[in-house]
Amino acid sequence: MTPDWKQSVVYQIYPKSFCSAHGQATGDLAGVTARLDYLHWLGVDWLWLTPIYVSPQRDNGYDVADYRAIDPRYGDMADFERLVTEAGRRGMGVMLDIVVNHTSTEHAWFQAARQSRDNPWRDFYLWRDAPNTWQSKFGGSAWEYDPLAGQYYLHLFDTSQADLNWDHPPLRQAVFDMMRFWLDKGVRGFRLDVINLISKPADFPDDDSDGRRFYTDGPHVHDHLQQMHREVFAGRDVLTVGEMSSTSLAHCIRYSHPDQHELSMTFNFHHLKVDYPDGHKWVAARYDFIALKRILSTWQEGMHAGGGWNAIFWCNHDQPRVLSRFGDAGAYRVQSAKLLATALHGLQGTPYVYQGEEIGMTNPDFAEITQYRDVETLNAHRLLLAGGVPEAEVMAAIRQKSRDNARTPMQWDASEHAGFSGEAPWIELAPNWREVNVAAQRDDPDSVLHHYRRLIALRKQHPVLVDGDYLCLTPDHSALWVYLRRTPNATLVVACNFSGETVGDTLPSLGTLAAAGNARVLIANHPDTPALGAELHLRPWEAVMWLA
Ligand code: TEU
Repeated sequence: MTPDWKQSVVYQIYPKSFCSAHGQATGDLAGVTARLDYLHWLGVDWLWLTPIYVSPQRDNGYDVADYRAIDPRYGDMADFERLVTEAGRRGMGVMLDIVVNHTSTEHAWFQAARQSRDNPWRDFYLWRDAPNTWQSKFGGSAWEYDPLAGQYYLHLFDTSQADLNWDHPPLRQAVFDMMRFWLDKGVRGFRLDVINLISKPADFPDDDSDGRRFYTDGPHVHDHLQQMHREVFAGRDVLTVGEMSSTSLAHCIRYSHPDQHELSMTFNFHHLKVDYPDGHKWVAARYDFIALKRILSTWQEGMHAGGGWNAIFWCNHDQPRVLSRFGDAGAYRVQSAKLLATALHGLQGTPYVYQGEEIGMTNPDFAEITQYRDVETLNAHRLLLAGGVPEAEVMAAIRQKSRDNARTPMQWDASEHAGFSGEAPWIELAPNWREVNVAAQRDDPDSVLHHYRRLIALRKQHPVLVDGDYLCLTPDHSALWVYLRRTPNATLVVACNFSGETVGDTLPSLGTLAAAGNARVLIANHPDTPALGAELHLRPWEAVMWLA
């Protein structure tokens, strides 16, 4: 029996930039509650909130200082409980972001641990007398010396984010207790932050010569997730998704196969590194379209064959806006936004819509480093300049790749602060907010917003979208991505032209499908869509879904 969450769509909310009900510069929980009717109208089933816990905000909440308390900037526990209740009344479940690879160094656990080597909390973290070669994902060594503790502590991310020791059973119990605390408040899902990094090899081996990081999908990660499943999820209706940094297809099948009793599904990021020349993020570059199709196809085929389940997404709070990255944010903004949505929502898996993606929001193209707020971006700026990279090249890379591209305030309407807040937001708006906003599209059936709404509804209407296999018909084409989704009773054809030119191709299998005579257009981004046939001609950024 297919679980009904396999027909669901998740909407990701970055509360700091979503809506400020009380008018202040950052978003709040009351602002999310105020927009629930819009989200219900859109048709999404789950709301993933990025961290709202007490935090010094060095990494916008991914540096947690108290897992059981709402950060006052977002409101209080009553606001949260009201949000859960009101979302539930509208048939939407709340999914919390659980950040348990690390805590903030301001967490009480860390402050106790650093007092002495025999402190009961010492083993909640990972300490060494000397660093190894591990590098932080935010630049520099992954080890920071703490004078009070008299040792180095591990931080795979910012120095203010100390890695937890998952080999220590009391730590695991503290995490499981915390997760049950939130489930008891009505939370119905968890997004688990970099959860495949939690198991570090006891001997902390140096990264090997080709950069293999031994803590990625580490030695006990599956044991820990199976224990988490037994002690937290089992017997409850909980949707779980793991954020898997640099993982493998084989591990993702294990993480998400129902017989493994670990997680419901996994995010992987390989398709979002096709504009990283030689794997380097901080270089401005065009993306490799063939590689994009190859990677997505490999994961579609592999997870379908292996019985795993993909979280399918183009962007989130860490990634540039997909329209600026893989589409055309200029002349074909609307067309290409609809195309990207169609290409993704035709795939197998659970689609994630990141706030603003549904209205075609774009990168803000901030030219000055003073406009950026993200710790990863600011570290990169400092380290690249220190390494001698010309500022113009550094800023070109930051404009294209910074996580702040996705963190500009949600554009609700054309008023002064885009309906987001009553004062200047914590980060500037993207310059096109007067044209690109919810109010301008809410009643326009030809808008990007209505296209997303129709795609979200399709997943509940057509089993082939949930259960169908995947076959790419144009793996090597420089502009076309045409793929099939098939069940014994139906075939879905998804055809997308990822270019600004009219493109054609001869695909005999489409002719065979057309000859059966019952093919019809499910959704398209042109009103006058051609009939299905072997001779495919698509206009610039044209996308079509046929059902045969
Ligand atoms: O992200 C993990 C991670 O590696 C991201 O930093 C992202 O992949 C990278 O920036 C792309 O270059 C999670 C959270 O989503 C992110 O916001 C946090 O900063 C990070 O973990 C640490 O908690």
